[in-house]
Amino acid sequence: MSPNSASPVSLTRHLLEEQRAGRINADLRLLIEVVARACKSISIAVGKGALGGVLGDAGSAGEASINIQGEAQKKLDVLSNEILMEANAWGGHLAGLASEEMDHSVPISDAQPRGNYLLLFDPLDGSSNIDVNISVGTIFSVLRCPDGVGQPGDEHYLQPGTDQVAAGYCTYGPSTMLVLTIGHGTHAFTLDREIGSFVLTQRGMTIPEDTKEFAVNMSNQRFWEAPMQAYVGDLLAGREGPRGKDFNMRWVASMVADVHRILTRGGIFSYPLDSKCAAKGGKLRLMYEANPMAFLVEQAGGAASTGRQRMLEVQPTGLHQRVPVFLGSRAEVEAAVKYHAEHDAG
Ligand code: AHM
Ligand code: MG
Repeated sequence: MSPNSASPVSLTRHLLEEQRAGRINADLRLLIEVVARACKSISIAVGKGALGGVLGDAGSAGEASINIQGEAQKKLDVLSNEILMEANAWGGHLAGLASEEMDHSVPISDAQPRGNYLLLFDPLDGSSNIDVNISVGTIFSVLRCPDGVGQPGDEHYLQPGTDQVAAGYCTYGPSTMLVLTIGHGTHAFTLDREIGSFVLTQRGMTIPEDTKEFAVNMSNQRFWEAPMQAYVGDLLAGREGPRGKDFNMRWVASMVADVHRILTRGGIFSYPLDSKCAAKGGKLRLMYEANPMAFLVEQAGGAASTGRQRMLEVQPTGLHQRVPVFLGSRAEVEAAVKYHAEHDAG
């Protein structure tokens, strides 16, 4: 009996339909299934909160553990990284993995079957929010391993975002949602906790072109570059200012939660260059934060930029490279880019 078209569409069925339509191959489909399964495990760990003994900083003997980014790791950062690593190491679809929490990428060992894809992830983004029970999430990006490369090194991951074959995030909020693109629209799946599977709840997410909502950490205002000062100054001027409308502001400090809101109802998310992070190139990481989000946002009709260049066209120079980020409603991202262009043109 063929399933009723009105019956819930699981992630598995959706991916199989994409495969039958020739938009994805079996390896990539199974790789996404493995990532989704790992996200379910992370969701369970996050959901236990204090009862699971997983809150607080990682480390031992009073010494916080510090990752490659120089940031203190939370227990759940480490646990989420382990879950994703363990789930993906033996799947047979990957040639290697790279994570925000690891200095270097890891090739799949000779003892395991090896596939043709590279997986990059931020296992638990926004983890400063864990201890206060605010939404956090996993972000991931999938690239092809270059032909003829058996043991990929960091340099093989340095592909522009346009080369991504899949990207997504899982948000661990009031409900757990997986938002995914394979380059044919952006689709949202909600975890049905009773049956343990992701169910398609929004096909073809579309970001409204215009918005009256912006997301930025305003406490950094005095550290921003001149064009960002001018741009946000005009947003704040509201109806009486040059933009001619009043804007609302939201900042969760959890990129997954902020981007999910923007994918759902529009807005612009920005983490611009500021004098505190200028030497590093920005705050957010290109390869496993900005690029997957940019892919999802573009596939939903939005735009993503560094302020000076389309995000997906940035040629990466390092696995943990940082970039300024502007993404969301197309017209608003274009407005922010215009402030930068006019400033740079003098
Ligand atoms: P993380 O990967 O260490 O969690 O940092 C990334 C997070 C983003 O989720 C969020 O947008 C940003 O950092 C918040 O930064 P700030 O605390 O400066 O507002
Ligand atoms: Mg992060």
